[in-house]
Amino acid sequence: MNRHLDVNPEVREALAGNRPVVALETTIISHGFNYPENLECARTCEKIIREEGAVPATIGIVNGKIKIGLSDEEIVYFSEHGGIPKCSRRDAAVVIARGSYGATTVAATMLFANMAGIRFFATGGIGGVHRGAAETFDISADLEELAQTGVAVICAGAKSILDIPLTLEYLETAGVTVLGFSTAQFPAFYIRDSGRPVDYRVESPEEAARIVRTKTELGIQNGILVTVPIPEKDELDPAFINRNIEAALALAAEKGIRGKATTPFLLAELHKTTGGKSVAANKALVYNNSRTAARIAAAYAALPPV
Ligand code: PSU
Ligand code: MN
Repeated sequence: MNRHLDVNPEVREALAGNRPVVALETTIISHGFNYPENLECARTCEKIIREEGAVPATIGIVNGKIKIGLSDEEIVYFSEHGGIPKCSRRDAAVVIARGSYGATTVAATMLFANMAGIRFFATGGIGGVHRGAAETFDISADLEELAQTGVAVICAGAKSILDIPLTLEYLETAGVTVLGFSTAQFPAFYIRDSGRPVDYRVESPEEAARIVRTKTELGIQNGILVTVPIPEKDELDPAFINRNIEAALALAAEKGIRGKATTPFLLAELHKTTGGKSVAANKALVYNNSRTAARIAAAYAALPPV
């Protein structure tokens, strides 16, 4: 392992003993929710992963060290400091060389999880091809990371703040397998069905785990996406959320919001305009993904040795 990685002892022992470990990101803490929901969400994800018999590893950069498995004090610090910059692959070397803090995106969390030997990562939604990308070129680095880094990302698909058909095209080009967990349709975060199919439907954690292992045995080194729809009881009304998304996109355009500020701006705007409904749905789906990720990681650890 490289000298910039600091893996906490519990995670290190679990990995050495081939026990299940699930990574979590810190951008969702610093930029996805406000305080104190962000702290509640971060702690609850860890608790759910533990309840399923896996070890959580929340990843972030602390004083220039890549921490694999933040302490509770560090999670509190990230929760209280919304100003910690979003750190993606391109930011990593700068943030580390300068000894700063970084809230890792899906891309950077995958990169660091892979360095530490963690194969499973739970989050809310991935970044993707933004609407209007033909003019803005705004395509999340998360997609490029999935194209090259061998971590399974368990998520609720992608939000319709993005262009979902183009995001799926991009994933296809990049050779990223897209699985639907008990669904044949790609989920759209707050709603269960984006109207687009996934490549393959899987029915159980064991089946997903077997696919991840087979991919590894074949030497296919890129990522894999396991998409899990938000639970039915937590799903938002599609017309309601889409109306709010359209309004948020229009406001972002009017204000000239660009680059890495775009996703946090849209999320914060939705949190306001939906009167908290988007936050409740967001929490519910992250918890559901954490549980599913832990079950897949546990099924993977239980596979018979080859
Ligand atoms: N999607 C969400 N919530 C989030 C993010 C995505 O529903 O907080 C975060 C993730 O960390 C993701 C990042 O990696 O936003 C994508 O940012 P961008 O679009 O700038 O690549
Ligand atoms: Mn972007």
